[in-house]
Amino acid sequence: MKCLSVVSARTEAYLKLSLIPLLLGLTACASSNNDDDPTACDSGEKASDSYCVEYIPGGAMAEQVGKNTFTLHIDKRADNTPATGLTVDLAPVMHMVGGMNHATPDEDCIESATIAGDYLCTIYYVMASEMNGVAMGDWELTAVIGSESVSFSPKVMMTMGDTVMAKLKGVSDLIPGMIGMPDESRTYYLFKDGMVSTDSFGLFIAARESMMSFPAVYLSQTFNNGTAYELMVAGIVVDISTDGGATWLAATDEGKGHWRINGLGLTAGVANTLQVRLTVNGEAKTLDGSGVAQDYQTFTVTP
Ligand SMILES: [Cu+2]
Repeated sequence: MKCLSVVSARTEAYLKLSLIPLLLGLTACASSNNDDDPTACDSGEKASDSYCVEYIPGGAMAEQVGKNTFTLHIDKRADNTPATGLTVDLAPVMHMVGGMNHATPDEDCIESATIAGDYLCTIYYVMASEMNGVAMGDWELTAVIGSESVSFSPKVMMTMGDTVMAKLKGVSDLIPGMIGMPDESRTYYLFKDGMVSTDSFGLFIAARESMMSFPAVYLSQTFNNGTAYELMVAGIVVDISTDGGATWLAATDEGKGHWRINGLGLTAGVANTLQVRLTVNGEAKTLDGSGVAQDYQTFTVTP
């Protein structure tokens, strides 16, 4: 029975647990249009051939530049039951106002161990849809489910306050330029990875191979595989300073682009400044890709 077809499946589940359906009475269901058609998706869902997919934001905030988590709840259209055991990948594209397209780093979705049909997804937005009232472009977030897909249009906001993303650039570490343009420095994207505590700070690091490819950065990862720009990460150090670069502490590789440093001794409730340095195969990445530029980025963090 699918009463209240205008609300999401998730909200509907909550409502079913409450007294609201009883208060509304069974007559409220008589006019619902999806009751007899299990293949129809609710209005808050996206439909592919076989699935109804609901996008459930990870928090109260809208999508923002930096790390975002969300859940995709996937039901089978055939019988309106949760679809389990699927492989769900993300394929985000920003359609820039100027006509260019680019992707952004993501981690593919992981099936929930507790809620059937839920897939937990993580994406790291490199650009806002709009900056200071000026449109930058539109994000198209495609979830690829086997041979099918659905797309969402998240509005990605700028952030204020603590640093959520910073970039460093390769010096002799280059990628192909745009058509007709010279090679350019490989850009490394350092994202704040979750909450910071007085003790602990995490990063997710990705690197650009092309406008459409931003793989995670970790030991033995290979960028631009099989091309003249191939770079295998044979050595990598992510280190962090809390004293303006006088002393550095190495972060721990937690795998698949995640790095974490503990033992920071930050001050709670105020903005602390961290310096973050990234060295790949012996080359410290710099602010602008020149060999003489500052070879670290600065994060403002408030534990
Ligand atoms: Cu963009």
